[in-house]
Amino acid sequence: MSLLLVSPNRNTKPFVEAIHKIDPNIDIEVWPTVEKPERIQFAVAWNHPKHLFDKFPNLRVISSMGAGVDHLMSDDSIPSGITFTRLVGPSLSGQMCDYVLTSVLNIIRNTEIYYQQQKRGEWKTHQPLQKRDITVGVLGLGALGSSVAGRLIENGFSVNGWAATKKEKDGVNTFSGEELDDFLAATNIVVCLLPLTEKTDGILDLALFKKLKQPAYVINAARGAHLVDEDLIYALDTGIISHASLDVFSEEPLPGSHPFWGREKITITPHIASLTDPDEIAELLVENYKRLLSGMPLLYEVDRKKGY
Ligand code: NDP
Ligand code: OXD
Repeated sequence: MSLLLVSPNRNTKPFVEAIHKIDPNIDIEVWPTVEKPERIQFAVAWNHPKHLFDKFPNLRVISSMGAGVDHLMSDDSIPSGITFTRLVGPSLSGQMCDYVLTSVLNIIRNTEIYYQQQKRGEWKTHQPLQKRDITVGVLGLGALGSSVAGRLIENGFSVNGWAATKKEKDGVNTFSGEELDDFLAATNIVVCLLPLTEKTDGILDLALFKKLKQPAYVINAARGAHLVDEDLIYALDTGIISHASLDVFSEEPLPGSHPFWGREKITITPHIASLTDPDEIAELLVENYKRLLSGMPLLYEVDRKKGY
């Protein structure tokens, strides 16, 4: 049995080295030069070409090379009997907490406004937003959203959280399913950490923005397709939303001609909120690979019916 790595736009060498540091005996094949496709039972993939997995008759498990699995879910050529898993290491959620906390602090401290003023050589003060006057609402209380909510609480913020099912989390005011409007009415800074599914596609639209408490802000660190781009532009231009911090985009890299570039009320980062660390994910991969070999339950299995 061997393990297949597929990542068209990433250098896979650090991943191969990290896996071999843990267990030099694992046979690894790196797409596209696969010598023995019939030996592949476990694949690790990120943005693979559709139909790629048709070529592996004994494939049993595909692990995402990250936390998101939308790139696997959107490939309907993958037989339903193949199990999907994902990789959520501790540094992934730690980095996401840092990203969201930084974005929230930048919003309340007017950091973006001061960057713009510096470019113009302008000295002008603005009152910061007080923590007591605003509430941060996290959409999605999973592996990442739940840690982010906890980190915000530790830093003195009032935090709301919304998930499909009711959650209990110390200090967090939680909402579920049908309670979305109540969550929004009590939220100023909405942070999207939902998985991308049929139900959440386009959730960050004008109707949602209008239901937020004023002043309202958006942070999207989940997937670009959660956001309706033109609705955000309208909401920024009309003052419904005061600022947006975006790490993910419907098309990545964000095309040079996209209207988001150059807008003072949008902070853009190139999908770096949380980057996978090869050493950390190699440990999880090797663990799951060995679990498959010995017939043990896999870690971080995805519910293919729910889509996450
Ligand atoms: P999880 O699958 O662990 O958590 C998903 C959460 O969303 C759960 O709480 C779930 O509720 C909730 N949810 C799902 N569907 C709905 C719905 N229809 N209505 C309400 N709640 C819903 O996801 P992760 O925390 O691992 O990842 C979150 C996002 O972050 C993903 O989009 C991922 O792709 C992205 N990501 C971005 C990175 C970056 O660098 N920008 C890095 C890593 C991940 P319940 O628990 O009740 O099922
Ligand atoms: C992930 C990501 O899903 O990097 O891990 O976005």
